[in-house]
Amino acid sequence: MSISLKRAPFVVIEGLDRSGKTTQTTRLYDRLKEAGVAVELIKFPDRTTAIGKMIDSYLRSTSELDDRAIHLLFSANRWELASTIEKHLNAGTAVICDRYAFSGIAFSASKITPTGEPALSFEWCLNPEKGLPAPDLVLFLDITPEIARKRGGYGQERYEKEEMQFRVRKLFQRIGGDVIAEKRDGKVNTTWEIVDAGRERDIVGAELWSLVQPLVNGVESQLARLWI
Ligand code: 2DT
Repeated sequence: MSISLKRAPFVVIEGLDRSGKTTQTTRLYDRLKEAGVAVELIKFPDRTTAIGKMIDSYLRSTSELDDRAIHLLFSANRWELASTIEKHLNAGTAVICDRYAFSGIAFSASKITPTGEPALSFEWCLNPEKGLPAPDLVLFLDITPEIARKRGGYGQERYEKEEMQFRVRKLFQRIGGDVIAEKRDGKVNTTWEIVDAGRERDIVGAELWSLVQPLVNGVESQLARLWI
């Protein structure tokens, strides 16, 4: 007889601005709680830590930082919570995470120089994320720039500009394509699901639930690390 040692699932929600990501993350969290699942909600950037406060002031444009410095701060903000995530999962508490390393890469690699060249290479942006706890499932909430515009456009923070969001979407598509291929080749243990978030809120919520539900009783595999 084999003994199955299960741990709790790690689910990340990624998405473009105006995709309803924060609303859907909260709903998913509430739904898991209602179903009696032990679950923690984490959000990146976590603006409450010392590093998070530097990120917050950069995003609100009250401070300036070199592109590489802010990239590493976003990454460090995840590393400072990495062991907490791992502890939760091994203790049987599911973790739902609003943004993660994929946002880190997509946003930084979207920055361009005045002549339109990438300011930072994709590989440079990916490097500091190597070794972070790998999610079991990434739910990528995708919307077109047209729908984002219909939903009232973007807010006031630094990256909330249409041309930046357009490049971010392309990079998320590249990252998602890579993760899907790596999973197929057995190199990563992360499932990447693209969810059309341009639809009605309840329909999107129902689809997210149907993707998460199979994991709620725990996963057999050991927690993997990203890209190592
Ligand atoms: P919110 O609007 O979700 O608070 O995000 N970002 C986020 C990065 O550039 N790098 C990262 O590693 C993360 C997690 C995305 C605030 C903005 O910060 C961007 C939008």
